[in-house]
Amino acid sequence: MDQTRVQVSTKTPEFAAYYSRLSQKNVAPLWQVLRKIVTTEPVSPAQPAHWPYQDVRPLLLEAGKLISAEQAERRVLVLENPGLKNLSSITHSLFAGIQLVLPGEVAPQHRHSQAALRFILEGKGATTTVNGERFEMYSGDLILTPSWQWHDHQNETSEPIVWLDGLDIALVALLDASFMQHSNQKEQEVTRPKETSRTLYGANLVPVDDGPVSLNSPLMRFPYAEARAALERLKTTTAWDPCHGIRMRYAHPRTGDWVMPTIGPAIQLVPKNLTTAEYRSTDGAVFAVAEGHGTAKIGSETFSLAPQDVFVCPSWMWRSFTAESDFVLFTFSDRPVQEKLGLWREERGVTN
Ligand code: 1HN
Repeated sequence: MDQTRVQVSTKTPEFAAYYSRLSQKNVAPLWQVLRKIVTTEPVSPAQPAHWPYQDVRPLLLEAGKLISAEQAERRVLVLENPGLKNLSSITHSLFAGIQLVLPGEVAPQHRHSQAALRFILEGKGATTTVNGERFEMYSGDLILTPSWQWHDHQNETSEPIVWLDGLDIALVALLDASFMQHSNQKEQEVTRPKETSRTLYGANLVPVDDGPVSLNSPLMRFPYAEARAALERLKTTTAWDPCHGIRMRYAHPRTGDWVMPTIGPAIQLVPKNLTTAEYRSTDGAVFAVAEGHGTAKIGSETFSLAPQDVFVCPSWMWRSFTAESDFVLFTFSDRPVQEKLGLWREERGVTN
């Protein structure tokens, strides 16, 4: 097809003058940008990147000495993709950060149209309150804070709590749909008994006369122990996916869909000694090591990974994992959005 395209030199005074007149009228020639704005396959500005926990943790504790959770509103170190500097983004659509709440601290109540998820990296028993329900947080747990839900965090334990935050910041910014509200009440009132959502929805049962279905899962805390036990059972009872090992997504108990409309979390187990086949998909994905050691080959980079490390695989970049021990990875991406828009694609490489 390219051969039939007429080649015209646009580097002439005539074109220059024409383009300048176009610009004054807020129009521009598509033929100058077409190949850049519609590429033959995804070309992400994001790069593969790795944040070893042993690097991030001391920096975060330093922040703990410099600023309180309340002063900062959220004491978070933003994981900036080196290809997206100063954009507060880890992929083109998503934000990731590492948050610290020290013993005795409260991160004050607010709400925003951006949805958030939290994957706990360290600590046990600190709490987050989401729309009137208080959730305890333990390492490896996933906790959801859907769009526009009031939330505040409190650490009444004697040790720090650290978690990975994932938010749909850039996606919401692209759509110019950002709203935020603060409250003059530092902590919201707890209006639902502990474990209410788990009691209602955590047993594969739902109330027969439940209200309208929301895009957000009414189950908001997914304990690590349960996910890990399921992965362990699956390891011995099901065939392993050559590209993933065992990979499961967190499910909305009423619809079976993703737990939130904009951010899709999943968890995978790469069994010891397995090297996965190359895989790529259009959703750039953030990973946190929940357990074990291994390596991730992403594009031309290879990362050596330890528990609590975070890394990112940009859209359409080949990746493969090697597990040195049973290797558990938590992950999230914008896949729910891409699926709903009919844009999501994947490609599988040859088995090693
Ligand atoms: C936020 O509200 C939290 O509530 C964490 O813990 C990270 C990053 C950007 C904007 C809001 C939280 C955030 C955030």
